[in-house]
Amino acid sequence: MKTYQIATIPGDGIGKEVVPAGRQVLEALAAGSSRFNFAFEDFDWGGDYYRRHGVMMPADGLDALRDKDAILFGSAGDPDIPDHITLWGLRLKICQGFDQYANVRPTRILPGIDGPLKRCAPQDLNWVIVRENSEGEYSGVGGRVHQGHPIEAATDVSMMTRVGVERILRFAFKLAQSRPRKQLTVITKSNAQRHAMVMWDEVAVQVASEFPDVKWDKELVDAATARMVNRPATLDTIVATNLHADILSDLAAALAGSLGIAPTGNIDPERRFPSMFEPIHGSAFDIMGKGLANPIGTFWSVVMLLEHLGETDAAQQLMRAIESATATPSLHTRDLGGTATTADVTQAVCRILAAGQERAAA
Ligand code: NAD
Ligand code: K
Ligand code: MN
Repeated sequence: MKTYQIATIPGDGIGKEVVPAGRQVLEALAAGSSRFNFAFEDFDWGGDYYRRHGVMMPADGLDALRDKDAILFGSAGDPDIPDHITLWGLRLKICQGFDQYANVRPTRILPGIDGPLKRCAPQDLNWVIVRENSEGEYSGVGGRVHQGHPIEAATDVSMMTRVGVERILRFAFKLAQSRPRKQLTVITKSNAQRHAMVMWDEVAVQVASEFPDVKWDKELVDAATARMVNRPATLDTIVATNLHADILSDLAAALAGSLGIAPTGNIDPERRFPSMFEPIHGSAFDIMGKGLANPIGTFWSVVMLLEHLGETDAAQQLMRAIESATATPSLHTRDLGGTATTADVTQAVCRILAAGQERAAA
């Protein structure tokens, strides 16, 4: 029996509610498996840690995670601490420290969920957004001079390297190639951002030549938002820069019904370091501590974690359990127009998993 070492980092806000829920479904899967088990280690990093220690995570924090098979993450963001401190001090430290350069964000309309695109059949919205996750607009290059004075100037430099652009585009073409439609849309803004984005476009043409079987096109990011709403079925795999994909994927989640159901994996495709899985949402200050958080985004992230570990059967089992939960209106949380709590959905998904395992054993 294989024991996977999993780090859990709930972080802040509803991260503290959805990550324990994610751990419960992993435990339910392990209970029914003769193949694998999980050894969890929980890390209390985040806003409370910051109040005690002045940092979001310890200086040697990455070393504590280095040998894990995967990381399950909640959210970084505290009502009383500036967002740039919480984000850069925890989540970006891990993503960039472990060079998790590919951020993969699937979007589908799950059974039973009514997105705002009522005209759109569920099978017409089935996307994966690949977000460059190591540089670009979030490279941290920039600064402020004459701070607080009328002549103050500030920059956030979007730094793109040829190596960084090439590896994310190659990852996206490969992912597109593995999906039934073999189709990729490369998002750009090279009309206005005339240096780095022009290089991005050039590299796209070069990498595309390695994938003659992938149909690909280019779209400016602003036009892409309209296309997502008006012609969702024309999109399949999408690749965009760090900032553009961050924005497009919140839109994608909302079109599929709720920010609360959207998953992501921060992947090191070369597997030098552990990859990290998390719902795409943040701390949700408006609902934290009330049991209202939808845990489906975390459960779907757990599906991605299991796929990453090569536990395909368990991943499929959990995805089916998620779909049967979303198909049941009484299991919808408030963001989906229902009254179910985080605990209701978690218990239901664990029950569905257990029932499936009993059937398989019978
Ligand atoms: P948010 O994702 O926390 O919330 C946006 C809206 O979506 C809120 O109305 C919230 O109630 C709702 N929502 C989000 N997740 C939900 C869920 N699981 N179930 C039901 N409703 C849900 O975004 P925000 O309000 O812009 O940010 C709040 C804090 O989180 C900020 O500090 C921000 O920096 C941080 N944040 C962190 C991450 C991360 O760690 N990856 C991502 C986004 C935002
Ligand atoms: K998150
Ligand atoms: Mn985001």
